[in-house]
Amino acid sequence: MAEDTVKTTCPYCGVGCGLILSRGREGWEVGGDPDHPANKGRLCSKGAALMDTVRAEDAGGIRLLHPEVDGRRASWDEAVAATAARLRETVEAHGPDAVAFYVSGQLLTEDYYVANKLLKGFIGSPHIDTNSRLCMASTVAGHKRAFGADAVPGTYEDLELADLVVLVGSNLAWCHPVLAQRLRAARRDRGTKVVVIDPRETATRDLADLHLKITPGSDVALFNGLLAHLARTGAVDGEYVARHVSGLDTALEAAEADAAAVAETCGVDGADLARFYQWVAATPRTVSVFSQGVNQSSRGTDKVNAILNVHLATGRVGKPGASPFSVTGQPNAMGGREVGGLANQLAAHMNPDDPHDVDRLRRFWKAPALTGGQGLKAVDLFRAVRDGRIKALWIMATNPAVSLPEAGLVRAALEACPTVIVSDVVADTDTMRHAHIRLPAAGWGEKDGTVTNSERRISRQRAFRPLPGEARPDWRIMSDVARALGHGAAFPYKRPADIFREHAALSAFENDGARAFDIGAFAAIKPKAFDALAPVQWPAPMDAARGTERMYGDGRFTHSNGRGRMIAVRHAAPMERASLRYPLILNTGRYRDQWHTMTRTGLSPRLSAHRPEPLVEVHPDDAGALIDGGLARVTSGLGSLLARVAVTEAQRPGEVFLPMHWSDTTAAAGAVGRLVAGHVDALSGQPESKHVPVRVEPWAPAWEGLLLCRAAPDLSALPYWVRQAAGECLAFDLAGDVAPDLDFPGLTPLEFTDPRHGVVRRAWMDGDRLEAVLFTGADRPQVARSWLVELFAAETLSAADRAVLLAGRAPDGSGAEDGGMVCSCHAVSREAITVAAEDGAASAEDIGRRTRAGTGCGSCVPEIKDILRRAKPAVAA
Ligand SMILES: Nc1nc2c(c(=O)[nH]1)N[C@H]1C(S)=C(S)[C@@H](COP(=O)(O)OP(=O)(O)OC[C@H]3O[C@@H](n4cnc5c(=O)[nH]c(N)nc54)[C@H](O)[C@@H]3O)O[C@H]1N2
Ligand SMILES: Nc1nc2c(c(=O)[nH]1)N[C@H]1C(S)=C(S)[C@@H](COP(=O)(O)OP(=O)(O)OC[C@H]3O[C@@H](n4cnc5c(=O)[nH]c(N)nc54)[C@H](O)[C@@H]3O)O[C@H]1N2
Ligand code: SF4
Ligand SMILES: [Mo]
Repeated sequence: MAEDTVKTTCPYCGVGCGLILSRGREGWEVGGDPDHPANKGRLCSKGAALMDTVRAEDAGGIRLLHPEVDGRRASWDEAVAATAARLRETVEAHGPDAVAFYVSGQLLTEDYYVANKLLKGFIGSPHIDTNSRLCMASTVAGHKRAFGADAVPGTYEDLELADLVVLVGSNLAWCHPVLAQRLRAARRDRGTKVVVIDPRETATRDLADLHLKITPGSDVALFNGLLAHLARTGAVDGEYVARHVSGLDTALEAAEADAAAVAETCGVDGADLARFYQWVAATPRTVSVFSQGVNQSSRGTDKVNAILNVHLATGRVGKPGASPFSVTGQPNAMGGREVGGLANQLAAHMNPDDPHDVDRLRRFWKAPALTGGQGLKAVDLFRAVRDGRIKALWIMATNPAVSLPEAGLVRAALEACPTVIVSDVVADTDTMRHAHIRLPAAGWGEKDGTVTNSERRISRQRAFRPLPGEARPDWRIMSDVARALGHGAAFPYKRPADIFREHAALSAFENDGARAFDIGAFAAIKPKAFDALAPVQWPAPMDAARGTERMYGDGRFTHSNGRGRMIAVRHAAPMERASLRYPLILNTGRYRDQWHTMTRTGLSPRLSAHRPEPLVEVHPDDAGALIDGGLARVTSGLGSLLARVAVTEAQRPGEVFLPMHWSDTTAAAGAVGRLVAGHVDALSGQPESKHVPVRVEPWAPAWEGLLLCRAAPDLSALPYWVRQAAGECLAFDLAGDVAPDLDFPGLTPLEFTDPRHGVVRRAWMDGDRLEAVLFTGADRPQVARSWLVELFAAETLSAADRAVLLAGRAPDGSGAEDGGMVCSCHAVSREAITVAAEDGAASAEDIGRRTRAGTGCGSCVPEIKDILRRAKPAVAA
């Protein structure tokens, strides 16, 4: 690894941005790759902060560096032997069906391929599923119904060629930020119209000419209404439909039945609805982008087909600037679908229910154990683990104790399961805590292989760092276990190129065009060419000179009769409704600067600053006794958690929002999955993560506090704590009823108390080195947080700093809070907002009127509220 620059791909979202790593004075630096077609040099906050997280990992204590078996450090030989032995014993005692793998769209294609081959082909169990079940399963099922294959017809450039872009259930600005940047630029340069369909006002609404703040779960009705409108106004492309599409009549009949009450069903203004329908009718170049507001629903597959119906009826599929466009979440969500990662798929787009496909794959792999038939889908898989039907479970690159619905049940299942094997890059995750065998995996920057992004583009991830400790790439770990199980001949891989070549060959094997996924062009690729592989879009069959930008543009689909299918779908409400006990509907999703369960982004102070705590966002009508900035308990039929309240008109009345990111490792009982029921879409098995009846009650603790420390003490007695990365120390927001009794062994605290205000302040020193400092009071302490954080960077505390340490103010007396830019759109500093707040500004809107802060992209509004909260007590005092 002598090179000074390495091209690779971002390990976060499905945009799949190309990166250039270059060796600078302070180590590797990350930049956007101007030659990569996905981003053309652009990056978002998470991509730009990649080296922050890598450096935090290098600082120690984060990575899993050695294998462990039953709580003891083990050599790789021991760990591989123990894994193989337990899998073999399980198969011998209970049959292959007692073994399951639960894998992830964050594996590279080569890892994913080996996982499927090992479990389905050689252990002989069909029970492999992936976190894509929680993510893309409804789209997979919808694509197959409509096109006959799970293929995304469009390409990113279509966002720039379209005249109208409809974003359905997608918070593109936060979740696919580089696509949002591309769309924003197109809108500026050529006046692209944008419609956002989302029950919340998100940062994405800032892009919109029209926002339909629909009733959650009403998308089918909305698109059925649209289809009926198109038919009524002559906007259906009769010629295209006659030649290329079946099912128009029945689909239209169903649509018309929903259309009558559409404004009411969707809870939107009739005039807005009419505007949306007219725009779509009048705009041939329309792209519909859809994501988790569509997929994560008990009607997810029908929602997908309701959208695809409109595109099929108008012939707007796979044409420049005219296509439906499912954006994938994870870096390799698409790659996982290519290798058959889902329980209802086989490798290379083959079908486990088709005996010819099963036979074909069995011959190709020389895998007599391959049985075919569908395995259990994620929610059922973990129920089977709980019921004792599955007795050995290997989890890779996913954190199901946090991210699955009914996370309480998932944890009980992991606890009860005789053999839990977990491969991960970090040592402490909620899932890892249940593992019997812990396997250290190579992470981003250390491993080599390919990922496929939302536009079917296969890109290389390349290693630029040595493997830390004894970490190994996932494909290698599995291949070693396969060998130990006696299947060495089928797993002879020496490097990722060997696996990619086999994967490509399989995609072309006896493929007469019946399988859309074909990358036969790489069936004989040499390691050197694999190393140099430039980003390429599939299909890329054997004789193709290059990849394929768009699919189905000629109206020829993958169904055996070559036609696309419109599907008759009807609106149906989500599984559960609000009730007296649980009067509000909880919607869950993402923050701009955190990735899923925060195992990596949570290490970066920069990324942690945007939203340091999970917020439960509540409409003012529902606030009742809740206080903006106070704490609340959110309870569903399955569980409860504590979060800070943000009262906001961005929500619809009756609906609240929580992020999915926090876990037991980053907060006291933080996993929102504990609240989510396991209701799934009947066709796709995808859980309804966006629609959970809850109640939200104020929780008024006796005290709130801030703790900064080098090493975390035992906080398990506290009902509320949230951890943030903060430079050289950790920061915790705390709250409780009983006075905190925190112990740093061997150190005696300096103490300041003011019983009248319930104030207790303590600092723990080791000689002249600051180890920890705690501020508590009846109100949230107002202290100069970043000044305090900086004190931990020094080995010794100066006398001046020491004198004012417990006052929480810098020696120069600078104010309660730190400076710095809050609103980057209008360059408004924290100080300016604080002054306005102390001047009597009552709300974020008020601040906006006085300072313009928060009136641009709006992503700083939560910070403005935070400042308001901190400023208020000062005014009262
Ligand atoms: N910053 C960041 N980016 C990410 C990720 C991350 O963790 N953090 N994760 C990646 C992954 S794996 C994924 S899958 C994507 C997800 O990307 P998105 O799907 O864009 O993100 P979500 O926040 O899950 O949900 C999108 C929106 O759906 C809305 N919604 C809820 N119910 C409905 C409904 O019934 N109808 C409609 N129309 N909308 C509804 C929600 O209000 C929410 O704003 O993001 C990817 N990008
Ligand atoms: N309530 C609610 N729940 C949701 C969602 C929601 O919107 N709401 N969204 C769902 C969606 S769309 C998704 S995609 C899931 C995501 O949920 P998860 O997949 O559970 O979340 P991550 O935190 O990304 O977990 C990835 C794990 O893999 C590890 N890892 C990273 N790289 C590697 C590697 O190369 N090898 C190995 N072995 N490990 C690695 C990371 O450290 C981390 O522990 O959550 C789902 N859950
Ligand atoms: S948009 Fe997605 S792929 Fe691109 S830098 Fe951001 S997180 Fe990475
Ligand atoms: Mo996802």
